[in-house]
Amino acid sequence: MKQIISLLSALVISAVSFVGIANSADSKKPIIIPTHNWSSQVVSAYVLGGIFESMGNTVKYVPADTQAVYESIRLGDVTISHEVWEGTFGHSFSTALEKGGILDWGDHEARTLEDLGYPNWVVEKGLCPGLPDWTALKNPDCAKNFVTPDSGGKGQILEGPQNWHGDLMPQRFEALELSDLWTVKFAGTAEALWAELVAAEKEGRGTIIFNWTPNFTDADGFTFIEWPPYTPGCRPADGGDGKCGSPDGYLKKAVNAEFPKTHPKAAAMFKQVSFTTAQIGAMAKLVDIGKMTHQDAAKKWLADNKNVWEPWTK
Ligand code: TMO
Repeated sequence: MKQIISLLSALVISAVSFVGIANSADSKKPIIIPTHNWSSQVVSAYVLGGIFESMGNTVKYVPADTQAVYESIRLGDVTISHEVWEGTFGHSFSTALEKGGILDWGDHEARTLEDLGYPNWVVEKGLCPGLPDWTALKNPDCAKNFVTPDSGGKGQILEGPQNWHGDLMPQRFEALELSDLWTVKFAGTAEALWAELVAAEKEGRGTIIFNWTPNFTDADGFTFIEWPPYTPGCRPADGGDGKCGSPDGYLKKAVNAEFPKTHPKAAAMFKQVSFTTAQIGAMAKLVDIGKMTHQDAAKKWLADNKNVWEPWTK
């Protein structure tokens, strides 16, 4: 009996110390961080990589598709996502979450909006009276000021790259009966959106582009169009009629479900990460206005914001 008890207690002790080890040491396997095609996401990828490295972890960066990445995280090919924007990626994220293998790792403090809008000089020059109310777009005298050489006589809407949210905008223009006056063109890159703002002002024509907040344009006099309000399910991808704008959205973090077990310290740090609107805007600005590389911008951000991120590592 005594022997059985000591055998049992030995088992209990080794089980406890096994858990203790699992709780204290991170795997040496790299944490795989995806990079996408807008500035704040890439800068904050290197920011987080730098924080993980400061804790002794190794990291690897992989360019990833903005929709397929949630499936990659679920399958363990990518470890984390640190900018899950509700307006563009909420559908893909929720689909992966339902299948299992990916965990919702909490929201950043920043709230988000991803939608069409215009630089304020568009309205100041009288190019489309009635904006930001979307019904101003029904006026042919507005649309004609947004024609470009390749827009087929219609007003041009410059949408972001198609892998951000597919045909959402063409569907919305169709649903709201705006397609006779407007045509949606997809930009190849985020940089093409910023170049369009400069080109339109130079050419003296109106411009409407896809944009988002937090972004470097927050401080620049950019206004989002006010659409019929978003309601859950209003989009065609969710079974709705498409007659709605984008949500007042979350900005989430997500992790592969094994990550808290393989890298408990890194996962605990990442759980605490919460960027503000101003912080994300500043990261984008270092690249899009400051013309720094993403890596240099991240180094600068880490050096300037130790008081923000060091507490997350404790
Ligand atoms: C996903 N984005 C921030 C570009 O809208």
